[in-house]
Amino acid sequence: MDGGLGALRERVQAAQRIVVLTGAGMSAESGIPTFRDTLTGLWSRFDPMQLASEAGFRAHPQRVWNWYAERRLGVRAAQPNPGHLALGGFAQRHPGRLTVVTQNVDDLHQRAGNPDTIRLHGDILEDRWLDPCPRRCGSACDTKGAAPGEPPRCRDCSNLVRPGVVWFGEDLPLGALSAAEAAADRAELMLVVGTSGAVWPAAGLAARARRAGAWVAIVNPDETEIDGDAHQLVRGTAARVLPGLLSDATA
Ligand code: BV8
Repeated sequence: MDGGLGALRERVQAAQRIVVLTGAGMSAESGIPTFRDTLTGLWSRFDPMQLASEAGFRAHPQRVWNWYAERRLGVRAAQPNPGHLALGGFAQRHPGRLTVVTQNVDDLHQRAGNPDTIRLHGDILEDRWLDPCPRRCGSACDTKGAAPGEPPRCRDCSNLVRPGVVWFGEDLPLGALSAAEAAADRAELMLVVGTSGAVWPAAGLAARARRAGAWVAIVNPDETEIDGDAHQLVRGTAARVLPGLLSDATA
């Protein structure tokens, strides 16, 4: 596999339709723990099905709510790293040429200059109701009116507030998934940054882009479950590789 950054830089400069698929590793250098890195990975300390699933939340609402509350504090304290800023800077300098599709639930891409990031797994900073409201109070049933608690709940019907993320076993937002698939189908170049390729259907986007004719390059210090879908493996981190890859050609 060609790890050649120079050749990849030339592809970036030539491509008019670039898609960047990111995962938790994209935010690692911003201090947000990844899911599967054994040392710091959240999954190494918690059982994902206990925490990131509706059944887990219904069984242990306070435990799951507090896990998200802890993660929300980390996201709010985090800053975009040079990798996020390189993506945001490129998108600002070259409008319409680069689309970010993320599995991450933080807002670092948006804060770094990619406001139209496609979010496959939702937004950890958003609240929403766990069940449809029996009173069908629509938008008037805003979670902001919920009684404080761990988790907050509706004062009238005890409906629980949950984080606005996609849990395991839940469908991805249809609009986000179809937008991501459409971007993969028309991409000339896909960069896959900071994902183990373990979670589906996001993991299938690299193979989809390759089938559609894109050059696929994976940026990751370690091997991933989808390395076989790539033409090129760049062994490095997001914050170290992306700035050089995405800067404009030297005059
Ligand atoms: C669904 C929100 C329909 C919550 C998350 C097909 C085959 C097998 C299984 C399935 C399948 N289709 C569906 C499934 C089931 C399941 C799934 O994929 N299970 C896996 C675990 C086997 N998928 C689903 O349930 C999805 N729903 O398909 O609906 C359906 C319904 C019912 C039954 C079947 C289908 C919903 C998935 C969404 C789950 N929600 N997040 C929350 O965050 O709390 S997923 C969660 O994992 C995060 O979003 C995270 O992004 C994501 C993926 O992990 P990664 O981002 O890759 O992070 P990870 O730690 O794994 O890897 C980090 C990588 O970064 C590593 O490679 C590391 O080397 C690298 N790295 C580290 N530092 C750096 C770095 N890289 C660069 N720079 C660095 N500095």
